[in-house]
Formats: sequence, C-alpha cells, structure tokens
Amino acid sequence: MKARATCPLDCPDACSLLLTLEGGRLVRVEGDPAHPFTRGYACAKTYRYPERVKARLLYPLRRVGRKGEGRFERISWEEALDGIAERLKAILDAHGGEAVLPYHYAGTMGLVENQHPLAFFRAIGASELLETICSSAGSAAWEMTYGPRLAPDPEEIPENVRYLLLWGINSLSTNSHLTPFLKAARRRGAKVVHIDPYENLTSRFADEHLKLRPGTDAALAYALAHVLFREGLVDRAYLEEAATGVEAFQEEAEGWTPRRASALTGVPEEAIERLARELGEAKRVFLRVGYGMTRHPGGGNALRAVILLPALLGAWRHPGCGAMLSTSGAFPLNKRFLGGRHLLEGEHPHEGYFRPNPRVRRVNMNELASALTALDPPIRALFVFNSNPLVVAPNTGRVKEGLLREDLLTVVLEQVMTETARYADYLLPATLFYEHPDLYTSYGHYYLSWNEPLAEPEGKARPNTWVFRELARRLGLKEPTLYWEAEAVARSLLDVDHPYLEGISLERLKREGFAKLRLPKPFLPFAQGPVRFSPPPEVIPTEPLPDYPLILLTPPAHRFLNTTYGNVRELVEAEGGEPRLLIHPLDAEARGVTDGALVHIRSPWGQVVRKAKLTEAPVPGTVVLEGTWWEGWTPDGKGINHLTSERLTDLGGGSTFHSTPVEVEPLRLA
Ligand SMILES: Nc1nc2c(c(=O)[nH]1)N[C@H]1C(S)=C(S)[C@@H](COP(=O)(O)OP(=O)(O)OC[C@H]3O[C@@H](n4cnc5c(=O)[nH]c(N)nc54)[C@H](O)[C@@H]3O)O[C@H]1N2
Ligand SMILES: Nc1nc2c(c(=O)[nH]1)N[C@H]1C(S)=C(S)[C@@H](COP(=O)(O)OP(=O)(O)OC[C@H]3O[C@@H](n4cnc5c(=O)[nH]c(N)nc54)[C@H](O)[C@@H]3O)O[C@H]1N2
Ligand code: SF4
Ligand SMILES: [Mo]
Repeated sequence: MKARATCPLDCPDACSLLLTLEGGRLVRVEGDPAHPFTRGYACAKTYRYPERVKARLLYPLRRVGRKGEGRFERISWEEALDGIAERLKAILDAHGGEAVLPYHYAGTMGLVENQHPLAFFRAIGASELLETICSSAGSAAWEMTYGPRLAPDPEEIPENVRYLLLWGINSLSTNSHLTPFLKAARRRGAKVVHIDPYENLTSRFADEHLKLRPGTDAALAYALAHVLFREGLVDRAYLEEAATGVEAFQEEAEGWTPRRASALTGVPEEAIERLARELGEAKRVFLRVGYGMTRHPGGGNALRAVILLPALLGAWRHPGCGAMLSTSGAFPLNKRFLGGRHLLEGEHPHEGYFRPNPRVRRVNMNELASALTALDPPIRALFVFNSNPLVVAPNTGRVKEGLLREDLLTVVLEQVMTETARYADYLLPATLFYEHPDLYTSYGHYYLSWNEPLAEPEGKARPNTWVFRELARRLGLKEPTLYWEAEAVARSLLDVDHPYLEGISLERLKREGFAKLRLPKPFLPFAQGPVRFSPPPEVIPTEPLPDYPLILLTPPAHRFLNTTYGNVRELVEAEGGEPRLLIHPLDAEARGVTDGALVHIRSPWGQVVRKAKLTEAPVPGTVVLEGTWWEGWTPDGKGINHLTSERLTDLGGGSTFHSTPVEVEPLRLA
C-alpha cells in the first residue's frame, strides 16, 4: 500500500511524503510530487526513516537495573499505568503539582501529539515547562520588531527576488526544500550571499560567503545600515509610512562605520561597503535568517538588527521580498483548548482530583540541569516525551546527575532506546507518525495538513495522548478536554473564522491531505509595516574567557535531525562515523594540534574528547562541532552538551549553544 503523510520532524519543510507500507511496516519513503513545496523529493535523512525505527520500542518496560544502566523488564500497560499513577498520586498528595515536570519538545510537530499531552499536566498544576530550547529568542526578537511571525511566500521568490541573503542559516541542510526556489531566482539573475562564521554546504552554494566572528551580527547589520543611510539608499517613503523609531536607529548606525564593524566582525571593510551598495541597488531582497545567530547571549538583539535591513530597503513592498524567520504566525488556529491552555487562565471551576494553579511554577527548559539538581522545592516526577534531553539540553554533566537521583520518578515515552530512555523508571513505547492521526502546520511554508493513521500501531505502541488520557482516568480527573481524541482537538483548532482558513475544513484535509492557507496574492505581510526600530538593537558580542579563548559552535549536521536519525548506521557513516572538531590551521598550530589527532575540548562546564580536523572552514578563533551526536559514537562517550551552559539569551530566555568559550589541547595519554 502507498499513501501520503506529512513528515513529523522539527524542520521548516513539513514535507508531504509518499509512504509504502507492507503488512503495516514502513518500507519506503518518497517525496510527494503533488505538494508544491516538497516537489517530489524527501531529504537524505527521511529516506532512511524505515531504518531509524528498525529497533523501535514495542512494549512498556520497567527498570530493573540501576538508574541509567538500561536494564528493564517487560510489563503490561495496566501494570505500567497503575504503577505510575500510584507513585504520582503519592507525590501529588505529599508535595502538590509543582513537584511534577513534563519535559517535551518537537520529536513530532503534530499539534495533537506535541501539545495536547500538556492538558494533563496543566490539570494537575504541574510545573510549566517554558519551550525555549530553540526558537524563543528569535520569536521574541521578531515580535518586538514586526509582531506576527509572517514571511514572504517562498513560492513568490523566483519571479520577484533580485538578491538572496542567507544569514546565520545553513539552509541547504536545514531548509533544503527552499533550495529550488533560490536556484530559480538565481537563474533569473539574483545573487546569493551567505553570512556565517564557518563555510558549510550553503556557503559553497552561494556566490559569496562572508565569514564573521560569532555573535557580532548586530555590528555588521549596523554597518550595512550606515552605508545605506550615507549613500541615500534607504526607502524613505516606506519608512515614513511603515516604521517607527528610525531616527534613534540611524544615530546608532552612524557610529558603526564599516571600519569599526570590520574590526569587531572580521568582515573586510570593502566587503561591507560592497554588500550594502548591492543591497541598496537591488531593493528586491529576500533575507533568510536562521536561529543560528540567536543562540548567543546577545542573540535576540542581533536578530533584530539584521531583520531591520529589508525594512530600510522597502523590500517588504515587493512580492517574495522581505525577511523570513518563520511562517508559523500565519496559521490562525484556535489554540485556546490545545493542551488545556485555558487551564492556565484559572477561570474555570473544577471538579476532580486536583485543581489547576494559574500561578504555577515555570521552568525554563534550558535550565533542566538546575531544575533537577538545585530547585527548591524539588522536582520529584519527570515525564519526558518528544525529546531526548540527556543529549540535547545544556550542561549534560548536571542533567545526568539529576537523572541519577534515586528519589526522582522518571517516565519516558519514546520510539527508540535513546540515551535518555536508559534512565527511565518506566519506559513507554510511542507510535510513529503514520500510526496516529494529527494536524500539522509549518514554519517554512503555508500549507496545513492532516495525517490519517495508515497502520495499526506495531507491538503495544500507543500515542502520547492515549497515555495521558489513561493516567487522567486513573487520577479521576474530570476536565473534559483531557479526554479529547485527535479529531476533537483538530476541530477545536480549526474552529476559527479567518479568511486564511476559508474553505479549509477537517473533512477537506482528510480528503486531500494538505491545503494552502488562503493568503492574499501577492502576499505582502508588512508592506504597510508596522516595523519598530526602537529601542535600537544593542550590540552584545559573544566573548571568550581568558582561559577559554576559542568560541565553539555546535550547528546541525546535514544527515541528522537533532538526535533523531543519530542511531542510523548509514547516516552516521556518511557523517564520518564520529563527530570531528573543525579547527582552523592557525588555531591548531598555536596549540600543537595535528589533523586527525584526539584533542581535549574544555569549557567552564565540562570537557570532551574529539578527533580534530584541520580546515580553513571556520573563521580563526572559532571551532565547530556539527551535530548533536548520540553519546555512543563519541571517543569518550560524552555528548557535546557536556560543554554548553544554561546561560540564557537577552530576549526570550533562549539557548546559547553557539557561544561556548573553550580551549583545545592535544590529548596527553597517561
Ligand atoms: N539537516 C538538519 N536539518 C535541520 C535540523 C538538523 O538538526 N539537521 N534541525 C532542525 C531544527 S530543530 C532547527 S531549529 C533548524 C535549525 O535552524 P538553524 O539554527 O537556523 O540552523 P542552521 O540552518 O544550521 O543555522 C545555523 C547556522 O548559524 C551559524 N551561526 C552560529 N552562530 C552564528 C552567529 O553568531 N552569526 C551568524 N551569522 N551565524 C551563526 C552556524 O554556523 C550555522 O551555519 O533546522 C531544522 N532542520
Ligand atoms: N549543542 C547543541 N544542542 C542543541 C542544538 C544545537 O544546535 N546544539 N539544537 C537545539 C535545538 S534547535 C532543538 S529543537 C533541540 C531538539 O531537541 P529534541 O526536541 O529533544 O529533538 P530530538 O533530539 O530529535 O529528540 C526528539 C525525540 O522525540 C522522539 N519522538 C518522536 N516522535 C515522538 C512521538 O510521537 N512521541 C514520543 N513520545 N516521542 C517521539 C524521537 O524518537 C526523539 O528521540 O535540541 C537543541 N540542542
Ligand atoms: S526532515 Fe525536513 S526535509 Fe526531511 S522529509 Fe522531513 S520535512 Fe522534509
Ligand atoms: Mo530547533
């Protein structure tokens, strides 16, 4: 049987896939030629989805060994759910809801399986997890500047754009279905420029690559603005109509001469002058920004400075032009009851075992290490789903310390035996995207989609929402939205009167699989603004430390999606079999590091061992480790986040994964 389903992964492309199933098992994945953004191809990763789940979890398990040892016994769902409910009730009775923490992120982007489990936690007044590990600094910066997260329609790029600026994003790896639109614009004469601290696939695709020092983007943006103002290349009419706060911004930009910015950013003065003039002349500019530049202490301000550039040019007046961070703000869904958000409003009378607390304790997910080891009163029950925190969260050393706590009840819902799953007291098998229904939006295009289950769950796997419904029953919770099944959640989400959703019903999505939002054509989201230049963005450079003079970047690998696919041997081998530290020959020579040698990488928070690869790809002073590899593939069995810190961004409480000060030295064998 061959049928359509949306790729559930945390990727802007939200591809439509054609799946071939034999006896309920997935054997083949193809891209859907009928989907205008997918255009008939999947990515190097998802073609391998069948291999990814060959060793999937099929039965509920209970720990029999020590914490983290990974020894389990098979039990029934009744035993698992009764056992968890009993321990949970005891914790709730003695310590209240705030002793419970859900830890979840975007293993699946389906709104039902991603968000609706939270209804359970909100109904028991659990500590609320702030979803900050990825996009919150970017979102905060965007909202401050433009408001809703809208972007040009990528399908309008080819015919309209003259200049493509890819800034802090390795889009050929992380947004690969944008590439055909970039290529089509280039065929019509558009130039492609990439701005990134190290050379990667996207730099090699671009006509020009400007290498800047990490965390210095705001200075570069100001210098570009400086030249645009000086040369009279800004669109004054647009700014008068659409923008506020331009004067103070201009004053700030006047202080950032290309010479001054060059000294900080490492980008040659003449390259700054040239880029500014080219942008000013082209006007029809499409700027694709990623989250890369936001993962720094000053990341929010950096992104604000950069996304103001298309406004200076009046680019938003032209179809396909302006800036793209995310398209997610265009989906006008009614999220009030999704994941029981209304319970946080605290205005609903409640029956049942526990009452929601509108002033619940909030835990920033970047601070999991502290939450598990230093929070008072402590977290006593941790529920992990859609996430692999042992590997992806900062400061792994302390995260592990927390997971090792004998008094912590850890429940993990997973598809495969991740390194986090090994620390579970109860490990519950989750369904795959073609086994459960769900509604999908996107953050890279404007199609909404629905997955109908294509197969019965294999073994005893169950959707996340099923598990939390069962636990809610056992706790005697009465809140009705807890018991909504996927279709009820989807109907509530689509229950909105908005022109973009005109003609899009659940019935139609079930029939057709996907549907494009009814956007105005052309789509010019900020042609009349509002654009807020004030307060002028601050320049907050990422600083090394005296004993840690290099900055470590840890951007995504081409063939993994965060840690998903990190267990697929073919993909691991294609990524080189193990992670390698990219280090510039100048930095290597100064430390006696040779190509292929093992090195210690030390930060104030931990140390790991990696093989070094000498390459001129990174700007000197910056070292790069691509990919959040599973610990098992590394020389010392330690994941990259042993090095990173819980430090938060200036805006949005985001993660600072690309700002770690480190020192590198050859491994001295004892
Ligand atoms: N193949 C693949 N695709 C993915 C993912 C994956 O793991 N693999 N992850 C998915 C997810 S969860 C997300 S959030 C997105 C990733 O979204 P992004 O974070 O946008 O990831 P990248 O596209 O790699 O962009 C990061 C780039 O920013 C650069 N960078 C780091 N610091 C700075 C800086 O200070 N200034 C500038 N200008 N650049 C900087 C890095 O060198 C890197 O090239 O991709 C999604 N798609
Ligand atoms: N050093 C460093 N660390 C990083 C990053 C970085 O660039 N550098 N990137 C950060 C970013 S951008 C992000 S978004 C986070 C990502 O962090 P996570 O969201 O934790 O992403 P994954 O590592 O892909 O883990 C997702 C897990 O969810 C599981 N899963 C998938 N579908 C389901 C389901 O339906 N039910 C259940 N129960 N489980 C499911 C998968 O099997 C997988 O193990 O990592 C962050 N960590
Ligand atoms: S991971 Fe991204 S590019 Fe790959 S199939 Fe899924 S949505 Fe498409
Ligand atoms: Mo992410």
